[in-house]
Amino acid sequence: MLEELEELSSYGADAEGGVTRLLYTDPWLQAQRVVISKMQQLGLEANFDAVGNVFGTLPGSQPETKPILTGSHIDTVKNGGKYDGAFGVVASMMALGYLKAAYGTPKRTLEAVSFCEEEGSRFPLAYWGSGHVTGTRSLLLATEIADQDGVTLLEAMRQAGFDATANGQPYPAKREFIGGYIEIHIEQGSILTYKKKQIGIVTAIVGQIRLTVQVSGSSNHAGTTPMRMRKDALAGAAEMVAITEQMALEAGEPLVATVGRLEVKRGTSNVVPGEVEFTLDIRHTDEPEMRTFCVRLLTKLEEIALRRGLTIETVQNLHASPVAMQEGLSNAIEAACEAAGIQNMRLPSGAGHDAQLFGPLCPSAMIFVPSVGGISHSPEEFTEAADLIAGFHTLVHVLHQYGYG
Ligand code: HGY
Ligand code: MN
Ligand code: MN
Ligand code: MN
Repeated sequence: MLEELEELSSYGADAEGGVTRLLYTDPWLQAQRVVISKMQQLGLEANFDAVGNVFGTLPGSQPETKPILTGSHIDTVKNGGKYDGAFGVVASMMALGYLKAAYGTPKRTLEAVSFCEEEGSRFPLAYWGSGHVTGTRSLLLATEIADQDGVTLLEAMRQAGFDATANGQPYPAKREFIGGYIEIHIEQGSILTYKKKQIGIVTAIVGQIRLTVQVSGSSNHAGTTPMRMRKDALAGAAEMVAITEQMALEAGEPLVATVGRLEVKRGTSNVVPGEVEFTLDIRHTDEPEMRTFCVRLLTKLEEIALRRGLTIETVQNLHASPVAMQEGLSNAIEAACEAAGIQNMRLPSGAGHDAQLFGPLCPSAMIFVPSVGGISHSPEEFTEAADLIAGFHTLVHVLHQYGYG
């Protein structure tokens, strides 16, 4: 498993020692192709679906029983780590390979899946892959959203060889007939380390609202425009970023709000900035609290713009509600840990995951393994081999119980 993880991280390895594997780019396509060939070597029936997800199937003897899916995502953030998503993809396919070799045909079909995209790191939309399978992403969206070079998701998808149809018919994306979804993933936080536990059993996944904010003022000469006569979009945006942090601090945990990207359009040192775009990522475990904070914050940003003679326009790119993981599957994970003497605990996830989209559809659960220093979305991301292996064995145990029991 460790070798496969290392190999996968070479696809998209960037100059800063991280991994950048953005949806439908060459490193992404090469990595998905490697996943397919590994799955085939493990004896799974593997192929792409119509938008670029990869499924590796271990057919069961009772096709009338609903299959269990297990997997994660293959895309990464820019300059990310080698474990976020990829560990779940590798562990899932190797778990099915191990079960096939050790126990033969399961009763229930088991499917390992490598979702094409979860991060929303190239396009202002997350969960394109799992959203397709759970029927929560329309193809219309693919024509409407574009990356920072203006390439639409649909164009990028087609350039990578996917057209979201099967034999010319709009691909019947949504799958209703799923018995359960299990995702193993790095914690991306430091609770497990702090509590000295090797496995985390996720209780709920945080809700997320992601927006893009356009701030417009008027660009002007930096030398001849008196300070009081400026409509400086960057100074305004800077005040908005500061108020975002201040309001989030005042709201207190578990609310978090982040401005991850800020761009001065046509920025030049001797021009008063006229156009600025920045992103907002707001999260909370409670839906009403998340919505209320979002409304309060946007109202505040409007006030700042008004006072400064600026205008702002916000576009909501993502609204993912908080989702509880299923008790039955979670208890099975806990029992597997107890049987193996693995120290474990229940905890919420502050990161979003594909399991968030399966939660409303079918019994879903997540297994976490510790992130050293709680670091993720960074080349410093690291998990000890012993913890990866403990997670893997726990996943195998639960899949064996549901697949062969
Ligand atoms: O942003 C997240 O929470 C996840 O890593 N996509
Ligand atoms: Mn992830
Ligand atoms: Mn991530
Ligand atoms: Mn995930």
